[in-house]
Amino acid sequence: MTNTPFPLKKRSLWLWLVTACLALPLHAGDMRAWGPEQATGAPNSQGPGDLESAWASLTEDGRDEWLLLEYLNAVEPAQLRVFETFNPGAVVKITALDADDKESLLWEGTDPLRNGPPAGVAEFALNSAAATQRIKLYLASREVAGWNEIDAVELLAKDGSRQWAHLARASSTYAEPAPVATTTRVADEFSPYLDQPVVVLMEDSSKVHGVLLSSGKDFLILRADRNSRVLMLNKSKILTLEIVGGRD
Ligand SMILES: [Ca+2]
Ligand SMILES: [Ca+2]
Repeated sequence: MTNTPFPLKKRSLWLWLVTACLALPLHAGDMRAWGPEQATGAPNSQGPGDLESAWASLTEDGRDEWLLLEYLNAVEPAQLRVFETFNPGAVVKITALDADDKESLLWEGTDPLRNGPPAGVAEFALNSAAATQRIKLYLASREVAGWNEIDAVELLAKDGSRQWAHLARASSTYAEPAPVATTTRVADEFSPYLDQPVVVLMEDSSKVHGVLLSSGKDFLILRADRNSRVLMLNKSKILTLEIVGGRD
């Protein structure tokens, strides 16, 4: 009798199952809070608010971001409706990707929700382009303070059809493992403040209250009092850091 731990046939079936599962739309229960998958399907976030049923990038304003959406049917795009549920207004460019990942510009400019309401549906009229089923949104996250969260993205075609995104990927996501796990603590001037409640004054005059979890090479990792989120603060932009004293 052979003792193959993983017979080829079974492995093929297993691979098929994995492939089949990856191709299926995720159900709500399988979705990670704030993962890009939260931008698939019809809107399900009652914004405005920091809601885990919308995609959020890893950092609030640490870098510019992108969100790539895939639709079931390739269509000639006419309009995109972006459901922006928290700190809207960061979309600056929209492109279509072809099968070879070549991008063509569909829209570029200022998001109609910039400096507008705290949540809304931004409607973008798109340049004509060949049929596509992949749309990429570019967000100037650094220019619009806070997490610029997107709940859903509807693609309207020239033939009048409408569809919600089926799959999504992003430049980063808050659903990634907490950065504290991957940051090596270094011994520096912040070491005496580790695990203490602190208030950090940033270069842009914003103040962050929280518990200092780690001091890495370039970033401080802090759990914010406001919403228990783990934040990465760029050390080069910190003016002061103080321990929050006991109550008077
Ligand atoms: Ca931002
Ligand atoms: Ca959603």
